[in-house]
Amino acid sequence: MTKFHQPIDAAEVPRFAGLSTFMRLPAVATAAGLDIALIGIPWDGGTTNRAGARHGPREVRNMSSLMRSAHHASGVAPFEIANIADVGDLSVNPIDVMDGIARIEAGMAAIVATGALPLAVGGDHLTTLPSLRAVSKGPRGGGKPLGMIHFDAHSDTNDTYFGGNRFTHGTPFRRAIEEGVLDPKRVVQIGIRGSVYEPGEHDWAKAQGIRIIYMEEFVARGPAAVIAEALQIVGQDPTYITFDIDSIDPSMAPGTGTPEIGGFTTREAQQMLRLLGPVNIAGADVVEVAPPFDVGGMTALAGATVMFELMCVMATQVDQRRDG
Ligand SMILES: [Mn+2]
Repeated sequence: MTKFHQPIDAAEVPRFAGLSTFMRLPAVATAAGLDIALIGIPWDGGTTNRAGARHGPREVRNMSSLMRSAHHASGVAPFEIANIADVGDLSVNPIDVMDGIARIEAGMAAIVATGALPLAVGGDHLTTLPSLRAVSKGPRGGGKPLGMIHFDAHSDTNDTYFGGNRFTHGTPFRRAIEEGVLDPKRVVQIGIRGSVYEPGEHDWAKAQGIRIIYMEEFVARGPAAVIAEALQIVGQDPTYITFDIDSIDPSMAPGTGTPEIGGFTTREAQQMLRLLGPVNIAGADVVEVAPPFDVGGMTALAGATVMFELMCVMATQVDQRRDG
């Protein structure tokens, strides 16, 4: 018998039965005592076009019932080496952007204060801004700017939308840099592509020192070389991993608000995520799964599997720190 939370045994209760939680783990009221807290952030108040990511956590919970207890390639059994549970959804406000951000930051701060590593499912990409604030100010961030490995079709470093609105899912990383919760010289964006608002749209990000690896460069160099460079960029200081599901090609992840063709295959995404072991991961999220645009749950399945891959890497780090 292990001392950690365990998923419902699929040989006892079939995967389609029981209450829906992330990875079929227990739902708990607090992150206290957890190594990794699985969190839903059902909020898309920053969405500028096709809304629906507010429904992401519920559908990712549903499709996460397909995940089993061990990783077939690495052999990692996350629930044997780390205490992991579903801490539920953060409190949100669907009709007030600034209050929504404040609630997410407060909820995330309470979780990271326990020492648990957050692994969240959005929600749109604006949810990552309050998460970065909370993680950088929390015990692992030490009040210093974080590094970030960012998988996305979009840089999300625009300035304003709709007459000066500064808080949308197209602006979170410019705000995070301005606020000093992200160190742009330790930020790498992978998979960026698609039409832009203007030719120089990414000039500000590049001028800050962000390394943008466009999709064309990823295709030319491949997952291993790109992640090797990413590891160099973020180094050994605390780093946040953010995975926008629209980084994956819409043929494999259509359920998202801002799809861009020519994206990662799900297999390429898995290849990259499995190489993140050397990163000092302070928190992670999977965002922009929008079930109203999904087909047969395939995008929610991709999101749940990305979450499982990240969870296996994070659990291994927890185990290594415990031993070390
Ligand atoms: Mn994004």
